[in-house]
Amino acid sequence: MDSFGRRDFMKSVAGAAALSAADLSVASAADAGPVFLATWPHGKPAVERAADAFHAGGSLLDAVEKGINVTEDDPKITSVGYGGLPNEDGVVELDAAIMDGTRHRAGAVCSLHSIKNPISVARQVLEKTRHTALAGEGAYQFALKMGFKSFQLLTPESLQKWLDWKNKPNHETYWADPSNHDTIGFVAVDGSGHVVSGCSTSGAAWKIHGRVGDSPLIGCGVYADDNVGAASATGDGDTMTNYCTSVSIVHNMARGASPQDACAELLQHMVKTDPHNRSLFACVIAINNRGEVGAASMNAGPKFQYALWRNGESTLVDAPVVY
Ligand code: SD4
Repeated sequence: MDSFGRRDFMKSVAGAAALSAADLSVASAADAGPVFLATWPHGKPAVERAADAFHAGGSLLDAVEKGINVTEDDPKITSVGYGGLPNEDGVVELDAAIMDGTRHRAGAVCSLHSIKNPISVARQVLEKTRHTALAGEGAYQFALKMGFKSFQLLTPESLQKWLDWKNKPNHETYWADPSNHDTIGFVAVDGSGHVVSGCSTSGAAWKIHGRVGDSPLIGCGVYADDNVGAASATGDGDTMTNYCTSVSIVHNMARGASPQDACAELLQHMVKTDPHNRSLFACVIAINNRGEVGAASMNAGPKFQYALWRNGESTLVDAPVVY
């Protein structure tokens, strides 16, 4: 056997071993029914709400939407929905997307103002239109037509934070508060191989009016394909967008990587491509269609935790730190 052939043979032996190990854990995951995964500790009430919605007879899309609504409605979370920090003009502009892995179809809204639940508007784009994404004023007018009510998204606290930033001499612009990273990314499987991905954020604090981050871009903030699995991302969207993070992770899984390895490989690829990315803040989560999960983080403060709901219980899990 020449060296190329031997390498291939070794790879296929290793692949077969990995497959049988995966098959075993898959069998138990499939038996366990649905699995819900969301970024950050605030994802815990979100995955719990999603599980309730699913067990009450909702679809997996309903479950992910309802789960993300919990985070959007919470004014204490300063990077999602109501209470999210505004752009540099003091206006809260929200981004969200949801993707159905069966139909391979997504709905998204970008720079949506004055509407509390952008993920629900994104869902309406998915269900009621032939479009994938609506932006700005058009997204707002669409939301009103769909029955959503205009809502003041600034809270006294977020207004005060914006005033403090605005009044600070020589304040930084575009990305002044790297600690503001509470975006919710969400992935789920129904126990029978159907996956959904969702993401909702107010984006970078003090961003330029009209800036669109990675969260509402299909393949970046969300990606779902029932043939493989689903992924979602949070972090510095201005850079992460350039790596199409979620679709890259799903493609890594399609090539045989576990969700865990698929997430780590994506972050390693980002650093390999540009060593400056080593100081980037980025967190990713993934699930395959068999219910195996993974996550990875770079520079996520002390740690990146994600919420996992499985077998009737939700827990917070520390994600492996890649850099
Ligand atoms: C963005 N990725 O708009 C979002 C922000 C984020 O954690 O996820 N922060 O760039």
